[in-house]
Amino acid sequence: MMKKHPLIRAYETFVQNRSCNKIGIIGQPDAGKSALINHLCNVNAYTSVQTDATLATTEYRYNAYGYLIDFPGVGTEEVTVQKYKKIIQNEPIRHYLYVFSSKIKAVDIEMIKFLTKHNKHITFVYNKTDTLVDVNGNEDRLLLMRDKNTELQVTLKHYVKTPVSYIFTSTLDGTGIETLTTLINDLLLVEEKAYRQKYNDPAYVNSYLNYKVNSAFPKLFTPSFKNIVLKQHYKVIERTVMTHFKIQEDDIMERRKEWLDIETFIKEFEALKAKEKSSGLTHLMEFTKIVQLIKSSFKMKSINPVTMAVSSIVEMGLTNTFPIFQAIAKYVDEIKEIAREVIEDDQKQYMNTH
Ligand SMILES: Nc1nc2c(ncn2[C@@H]2O[C@H](COP(=O)(O)OP(=O)(O)OP(=O)(O)O)[C@@H](O)[C@H]2O)c(=O)[nH]1
Ligand SMILES: [Mg+2]
Repeated sequence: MMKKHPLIRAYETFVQNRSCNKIGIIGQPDAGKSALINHLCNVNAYTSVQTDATLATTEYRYNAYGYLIDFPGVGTEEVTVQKYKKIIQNEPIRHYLYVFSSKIKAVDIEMIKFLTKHNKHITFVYNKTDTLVDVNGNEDRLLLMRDKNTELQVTLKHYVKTPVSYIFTSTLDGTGIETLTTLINDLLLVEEKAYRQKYNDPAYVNSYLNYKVNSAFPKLFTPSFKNIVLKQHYKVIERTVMTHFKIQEDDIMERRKEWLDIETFIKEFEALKAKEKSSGLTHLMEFTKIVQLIKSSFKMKSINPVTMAVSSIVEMGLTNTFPIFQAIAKYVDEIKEIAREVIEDDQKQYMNTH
């Protein structure tokens, strides 16, 4: 496979963070959550004979698109329900497997209520079915499973709207693993489709590029900015912008006949300004114009950092700096458009191969 362009990888991450490619595996302590992940992912998710082997969440790659997230057991002393809820609120996960291996407890109901309230989709799993026996030691699994489903439905009827039933599993004898695999595949496939749709949506490209433009500001207007301008080290600015947008020289050469060059832009803007000499702007008016230009070019919400950046070089006696700022804004815009083309080329390539 060809190595992906760094900009493409960055954009993928941007869209991924706004999508859902994770399924959370939560439930009772010692229910076999980590063991299930082991079976589903073919990795060594940490399992232990001790309760509460997994205290923090751990991410395991499931397939090319998705991840399974191993959660600690619900209702232990180490992880209080409050702490647990915080973890869930901070994770952008939409689907959860809630794993049981014994009677439903009050904390389970509390967590399920919490998940439902936060619009999480829950799949109920009953693991360790190989150990299901009734009080008399009977092993009629079908009958026992029916009882378990009844318990689940009766207990949750006030909290979960649709009728629910368990997927019965055992990591020991492999029961239900295929059913669970199919279910996870289906959930992730739907999410992957949604992700692809977002990836190809021009609105997402726009919001990514706008975010890049905005976050370029602090990288450009550092304390050394005035020195760069005084010494006319415009190459430093060009490199900063290119690195920030993850644009390489080849990307520009492939898409533009001429090299993008801030100095050329400065000369163009200086010539324009010379023509308009008669406009008679005062120093303050020019200063305000520069601040407005930079604020809108970099999509800055607050004017303070812009005022600081601009005054730092105007204080040096460089009153004729308007063309320099115009050139920087134009350069950023040009590189941003190159970045847009790199992403659009990748989108077209995807459309052609799928
Ligand atoms: N009999 C039986 N034992 C199982 C099964 N799945 C897991 N176990 C055992 O149950 C114990 C706990 O398994 P884990 O996977 O660590 O359970 P967990 O839910 O991740 O536990 P915590 O993270 O501590 O909440 C281990 O000794 C496993 O070998 C199963 O299907 N049947
Ligand atoms: Mg575990």
